[in-house]
Amino acid sequence: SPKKTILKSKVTPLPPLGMESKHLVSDFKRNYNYRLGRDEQSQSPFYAYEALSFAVNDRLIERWKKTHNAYERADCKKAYYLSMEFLMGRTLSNAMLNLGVDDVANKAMYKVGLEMEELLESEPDAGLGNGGLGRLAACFIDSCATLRLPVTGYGLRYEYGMFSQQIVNGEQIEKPDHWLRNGNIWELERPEYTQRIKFGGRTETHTDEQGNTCVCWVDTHDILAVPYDTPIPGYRNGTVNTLRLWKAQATEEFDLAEFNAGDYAEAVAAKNTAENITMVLYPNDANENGKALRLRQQYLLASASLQDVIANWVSGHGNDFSQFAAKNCFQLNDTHPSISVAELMRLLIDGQGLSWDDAWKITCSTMAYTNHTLLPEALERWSVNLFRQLLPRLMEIIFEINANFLEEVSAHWPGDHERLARMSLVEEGHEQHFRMAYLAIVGSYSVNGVAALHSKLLQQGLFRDFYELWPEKFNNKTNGVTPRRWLAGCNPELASLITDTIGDGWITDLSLLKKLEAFADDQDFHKRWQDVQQNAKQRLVDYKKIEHGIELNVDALFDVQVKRIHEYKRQLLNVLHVIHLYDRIKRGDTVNWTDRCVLIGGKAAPGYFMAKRIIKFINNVAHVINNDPEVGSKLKLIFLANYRVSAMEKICPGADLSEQISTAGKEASGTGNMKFMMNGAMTIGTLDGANIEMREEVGDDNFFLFGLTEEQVQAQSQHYDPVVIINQDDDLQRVMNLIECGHFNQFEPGMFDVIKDSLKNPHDPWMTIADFRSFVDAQKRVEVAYQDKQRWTRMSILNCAASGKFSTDRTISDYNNDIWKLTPVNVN
Ligand code: B1N
Repeated sequence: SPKKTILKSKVTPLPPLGMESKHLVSDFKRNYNYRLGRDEQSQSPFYAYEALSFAVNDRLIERWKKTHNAYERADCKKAYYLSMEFLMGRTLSNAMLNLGVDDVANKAMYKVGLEMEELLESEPDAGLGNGGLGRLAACFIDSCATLRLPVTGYGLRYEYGMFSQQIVNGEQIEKPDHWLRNGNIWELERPEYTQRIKFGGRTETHTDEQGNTCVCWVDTHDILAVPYDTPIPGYRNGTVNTLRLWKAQATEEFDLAEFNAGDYAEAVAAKNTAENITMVLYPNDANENGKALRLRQQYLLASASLQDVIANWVSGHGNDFSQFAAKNCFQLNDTHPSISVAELMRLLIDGQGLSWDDAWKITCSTMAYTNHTLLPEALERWSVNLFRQLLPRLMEIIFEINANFLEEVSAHWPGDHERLARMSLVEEGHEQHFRMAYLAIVGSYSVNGVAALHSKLLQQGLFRDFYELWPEKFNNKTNGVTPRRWLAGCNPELASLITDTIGDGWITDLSLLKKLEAFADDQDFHKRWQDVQQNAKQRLVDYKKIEHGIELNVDALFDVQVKRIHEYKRQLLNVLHVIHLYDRIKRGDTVNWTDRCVLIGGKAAPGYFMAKRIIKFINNVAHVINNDPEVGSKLKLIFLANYRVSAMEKICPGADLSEQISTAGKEASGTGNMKFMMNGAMTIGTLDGANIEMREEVGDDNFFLFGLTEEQVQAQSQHYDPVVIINQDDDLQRVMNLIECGHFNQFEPGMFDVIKDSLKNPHDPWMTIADFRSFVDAQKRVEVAYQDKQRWTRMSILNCAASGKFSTDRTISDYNNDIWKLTPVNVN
C-alpha cells in the first residue's frame, strides 16, 4: 500500500509569523494569477480581496491544525456553543488583525498598487443573525480563541442571511441576502463528518431476550447535515478554533427511490424541500415564531451537533460514557437549540443503549442555558401536535422528562396543584404546547441571564418557581463585546492613541483602559483625543456621503440610535424629541442652540407591522425637517438604511451620543451600548439591561440618566394615563398636535394614526409618554455638556476608560470559571 506519510512530508510549512511580508506579496500574486486565474484585464477589488484572503486563510489553516492537535494531546474538557445565529460580519480584516499581519498586508497591498480599504469593502457581511444575540455569539467565539479555550461554535449555514434593507418612499423593502453568491473562501466543507437527521415517521417499542424494552424511531424521512468549518483565530496566540455550520442536503436514497418511481418533477421538488431547511435565516428578533420549518432548523442544529460530538467521543472511548460529562459541555444560546436536552437523551438511550437514569445524569450535567429575553412574545412554545408529526420520539422523551420532573415538584410542594400546572413543561389549553424555556431549565445545570437586572428579574419573575426549587442553578453573566473588532479593528486611530499612552496590553486585558483616567485632565492628551474623534466623525460623514448622498455637518452633535426596530427599544421616544427640537426651531426658541444630527438605523422584522410603520414615520419626519430651510444645519434626522455589522464598525467610532432608551426592564442587556462606550461616546439611557452596570462603572456624572425605573414602570402601569400627561406638558402637546394634524403625512392621510393611538393607549406597555419629559431634560443636560468641549472630552475619555468590564474576555472568563471549567490550552 502507498506510504501515507508522503502527503505529510511534502508540505512545506509556512514561514513563522513576523517574517511573512515578502511571502504575503508573492502568495497574493500566486493566488491572483493561478488560484483565481485573473490578470490585469480582469482586475476588481473583489478578486484582490479573494487573493489576499486565500493567503491569510492558508496561515490560519496551519495554526488550525496545530490547535486541533494540541487539544487532542491535552485530552481536555471542551465546550460547545450551540446557536441558531452567528452574526460574523466580515472576516478578512479581523483575521489579519488577530494573526498580526495587518501592517504587513497593508504594505503588501500598497506595493502592488491596491487600495486596502476598497478591497476590504468588497467582502460581503456574513449576516447569519438578527442582532445582539447573534453578534454576541460571534464575539464569544473570538474571546474563547483569545483565551485559548477549547470551544467550538455550532450553527447553521444559511444560504440567505439577514435580508438587506432598502428604503423606498420611506418604507422598508427586503431584498434577499444571497451572501454566498460569489463564493466564500473562509469555509471548508467537511463531507466526512456528515450526519443523518431523522424527521417524521413513528416509534415502535421492542422487547429483547433479556426483557429490556427499546424504542425504534422508524419510517422516517431522513436528511443529511453536511458541516462547513470556518477558522476562528485568537488574538496573536497561535490558537485557531472552529465554527462548524451545518447545511441540509437530501439523502441519496431520496434520489433513487423517488426518481425511479417515475415522477421526476415531484422528486426534484421533494429534494428541494429537504434542502430548504437551511435555506434562510428567520428574520425575527425577539418575536414569536411557530413555523414548522423553524422547528426543523432547530432540530437539525441540535441533532447534527450532538451526533458529531458523540461520534467523536465514541471514536476515542467506545461506548464508555462515564467520563462524558466531565469532558463536554453545551451552552444553549437561548431556547432555540433547547431541543438538545431531549435529543441528547435520545442519542444516549436509543443510540448508545444507556439507561434513562444514566442518560439523564449526563444530560443535566452537560447542558447549560442562557436566557436572552423576558418579552413574553419571544418565549418559545411549540405545539405538541407539530412535535408528534415531525419529531414523535422527541415528543415522547419530553413527556417522560416532564412526568419525572413533576414528581420532583410534587415531592417538594405536596398538594400544590397550581404550582404543578405553572411549572409543567406542557402548557394545557385549546392545544397543548411545550414550554421550551422550562425544558432548558430542567435539563441544565446552569441557567443565566445576560445582565444583572435581567438575571434578577428572571429569578423574581419569569422563572421564580424554578429559582425556588433550584436556586443554585441560577447565575448572571453580563454580556460584553470583543475589543478586537469593536475597538482595535474598527477604530485604529483611537486604538493607536490608547496604545501610545498606556501600551497595548488593553487589547487582551481591557481593564487596563482604567489607566486612561490619569489622562482625563491632560491638555495634550485632550487635543489628541479630540482630533481622533473629529476624524472619526469626518469618516462617518464621508461614508454617508458616498452611501446615501447626504452631507452632514461634522461639528453637530452626532446623536445615534442603531439597533433592531422594536417598540420596546422606543425609537419613537427619540423621534418625539426630534419633533420637539423642530418645534422649538419653528418657534424661534433657539438661544444657545446646539446643532444636532440624529441618526437612526435598524431593520424591522418583515411581519412586524408597527416596526415597519415606525420606519416610515422616521423617514417622513426626516423629510420634513431636512427640507425646511428654516431648520438648516440646526437639526438633521437621517435614517441609516441597511444597518449591519460592517455599518456599525464605521458608525460607532463617529458617534458623540449613544441612545439606549428602552423601557426599563425590557432590554435584557444590550451590546451596542458597550461598543459606543468603548469608542468614547456618551450614553443617554434608562436604568435597563447593562446600562445600569455601565453607569456604575463610569459614575453618575458621566452618564445621562433618565426615565422610570423598572419598579416604577411596574407600579405606574396600573394607572398609566398618557392623555393626562400630554395635557400637562405644553411641549409634548405641541409635538402630539404636529403628528395628529398630519404635518408629517400631508399626502398620506391616516398613515400615523396607529402610532398616535399606541402612544396614547393607557395599556401601552412601553410607556413612551411617561418618559418624555425626563428624556427631554436629559437631552438638555447633554447639550450643556457638549458645549463645554473640555468637559465633554473628559467625559469621553472616562467612558472609554471605564468600559473594561464590557469585554467578552471578561464575560467568557466568567462563563468558564462558573460554568464550563475548561483549562486553557497553549498551542505553541
Ligand atoms: O440578546 C442580546 C441582548 O443584548 C438583547 O438585550 C436581547 O434583546 C437579545 C428570538 C432573540 N433576546 N432575544 C433575542 C433573537 C432571535 C430570535 O429568533 C429572540 N435576541 C435577544 C444578547 O444577549
